[in-house]
Amino acid sequence: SDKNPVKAAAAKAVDALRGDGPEDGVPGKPGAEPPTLAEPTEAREPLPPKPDQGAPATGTATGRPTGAPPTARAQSGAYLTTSTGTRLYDTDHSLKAGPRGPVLLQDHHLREKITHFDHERIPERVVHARGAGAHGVFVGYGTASNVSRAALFGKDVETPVFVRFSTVLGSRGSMDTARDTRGFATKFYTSEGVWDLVANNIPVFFIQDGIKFPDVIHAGKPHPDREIPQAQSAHDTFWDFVTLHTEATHHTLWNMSDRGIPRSYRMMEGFGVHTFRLVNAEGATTLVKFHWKPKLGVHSQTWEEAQITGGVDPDFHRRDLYDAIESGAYPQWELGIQVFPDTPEQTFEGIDLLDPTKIVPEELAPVQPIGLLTLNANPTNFFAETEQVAFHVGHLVPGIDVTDDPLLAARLFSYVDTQLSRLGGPNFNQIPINRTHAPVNDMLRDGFHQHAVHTGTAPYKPNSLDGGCPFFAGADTAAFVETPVEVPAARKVREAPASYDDHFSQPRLFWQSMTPIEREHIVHAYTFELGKCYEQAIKERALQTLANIDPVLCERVAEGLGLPAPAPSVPLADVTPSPALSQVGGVWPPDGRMIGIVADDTTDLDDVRTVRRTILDAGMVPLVIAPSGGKLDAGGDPVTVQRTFATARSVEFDAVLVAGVPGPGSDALGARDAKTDDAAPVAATDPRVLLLLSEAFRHGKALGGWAGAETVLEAAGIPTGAPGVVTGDSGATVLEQVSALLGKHRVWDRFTPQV
Ligand code: HDE
Repeated sequence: SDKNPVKAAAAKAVDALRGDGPEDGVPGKPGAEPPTLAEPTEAREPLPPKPDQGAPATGTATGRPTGAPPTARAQSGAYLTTSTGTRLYDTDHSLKAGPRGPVLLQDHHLREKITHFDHERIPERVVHARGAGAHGVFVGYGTASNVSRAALFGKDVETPVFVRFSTVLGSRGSMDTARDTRGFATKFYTSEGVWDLVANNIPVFFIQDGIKFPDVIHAGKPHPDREIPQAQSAHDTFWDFVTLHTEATHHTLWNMSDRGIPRSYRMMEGFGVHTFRLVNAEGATTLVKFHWKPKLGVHSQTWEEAQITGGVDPDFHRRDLYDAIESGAYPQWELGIQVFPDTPEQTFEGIDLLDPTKIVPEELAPVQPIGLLTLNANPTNFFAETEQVAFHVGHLVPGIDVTDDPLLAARLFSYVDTQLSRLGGPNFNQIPINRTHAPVNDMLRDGFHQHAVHTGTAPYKPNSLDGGCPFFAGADTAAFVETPVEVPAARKVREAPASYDDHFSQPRLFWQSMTPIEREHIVHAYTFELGKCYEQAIKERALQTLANIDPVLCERVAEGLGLPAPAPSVPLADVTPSPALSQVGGVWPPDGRMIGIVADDTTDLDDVRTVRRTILDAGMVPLVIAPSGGKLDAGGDPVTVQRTFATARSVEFDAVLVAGVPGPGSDALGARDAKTDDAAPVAATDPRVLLLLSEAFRHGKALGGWAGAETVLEAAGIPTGAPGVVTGDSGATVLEQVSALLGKHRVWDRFTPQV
């Protein structure tokens, strides 16, 4: 046992406690010497608390420095202690009556350790359980100050934020790339209190009234008998609900479009969904819809990519967000508003602003930028921050108010209620990540997990004992005053307005706004999802809803299902397409894009070095893929390998390059082993590389190769001269063209859509 250093240290500590010899006995025994315990190291100060605490310093996937100062990766402090600070000398052995004897109940450390472990889990969110978060800052442009008095919109006002992105249906451990809606919830720690903008990446919702939320979620979640399928909408209960309940058609169509499978959280829009009411300093009101616009554009995976990613990297979006922030490619979004006059009808161009299944096309009401969000720090601890953050649509600040959207009403109730069971009591706003940065002077007292030590004896109002403190603020001293809107005289009813009956005109508007390739993806998505349903009646009802969107959509899906296409059961609306809804078109910055570089022992490494450097300088991420790990070329200036043929899969890369092979007699070869002189690239025969390249080609990704790399591309079945396949003499020229292709996200010309 004295060969085991941990045991040896423990034995030494026990000896020290016992004194010099067996006769001296244990401390407390009459005549025993006081124990002498050697100080193994100096105790260190604990880490500083947030917000000063930097993100944990790690290398990026590329080995690029993060810029963050090194931070301790383990517990700080020299000694392990109990939760009450008593130092421990052993945590590997229970206290026993002799080495082979029974464990003693008096072992407090054992009981504390196991008890705490037993209670480590809290309930996951009933929806949006799977998520990833990041810290950042929001800077106002000052452009919204005429419509809202909220301090955070002021010019150059900086507000710290925490953002949590999520999927809706899956459990905490489910894959990131499921076809689903994404949450995009932002907590603004403003000087006037917390404002939560709890948004989604889809601007409409399945239901028009919150009372139906449990229904739509029960239908979407796994079946209650076998609890399958996980994180999927491709099953009978989901399609049963959305086809019986046709107000869900619009949201479902967005889910079946490329919006349902984002490439990255960094490349998603966000929408407040409901119409909100802004109030300015004079008390004038405006109706608005909030939009987040990503600086990198809105991009998606292809369906096959999403499925492969779900297997090879279920944490794809979480990892992407973390890595981008660590490598300094800070994601950014502009917050924008569509502005509508606050009229008694609450409609705009005939669109009911209180109906959360409707959008207002940007061509009718442009999105006006009001501030910039930058995410620049990863959480220090997932549980403490991302898991315990508690958003609430009712966390509002003066200048931002709600409307009578009946979906919003249920949310205003639900978000506190759910935290009571999720976070175990009413004091969740005292958890560090939820704490406001504004002074708190409430009269809420006691309850589970109360952290505040409230002073005073009069937590009630009115009081005279505290001289009446605290006092009320007024509208002029930043009180939140509900807007005194007129409520029309009415009967109590369980009814919706007639305008809520239009379930198909806006889905048709969306379909008509898509480019052919986007339409083809939608056809494939419906065909796949409905193909996974067993009930014939559900498929037939789904085809009816599709016929009411567009006959071509219906016919193509019907063909895939092997069923007849029904005729529309409603008149097809005459709509004007909204090009802003399409994701295809436009050129976007390639920041943070991942470029794989296939290389092996035959590769000219000088070119690889130049290409890597150019990629890094352009703010993208180069990953060298080689037959095995470690370094390529032991001599001189070796190139580090980030992925091996075994660990690289196409879904990780936005573009793949095949590095050149120097010809016989090349200078680059001179420095290396002559045996590589006439060797064919290993990559040309390795099936994993050929799969990597053929998948990347199939998914419309830019491909490049230079100086002999054509052999490898050809071996992968990639036709020379195909769109987006760039070959040339040097890495630099090839990379230039590949970067230009990346600005469009995919090589769209490679597809020939049939819709
Ligand atoms: Fe939510 N929603 N929701 N929701 N929602 C929750 O709150 C709810 C809706 C959204 O990252 C829950 O803390 C009802 C629309 C996001 O922590 C819960 C209704 C939109 C998140 C809840 C809706 C959202 C949630 C679960 C219909 C987009 C994740 C855990 C009336 C505008 C927040 C929690 C995070 C989370 C209720 C509809 C967005 C149960 C009753 C519409 C982004 O309170």
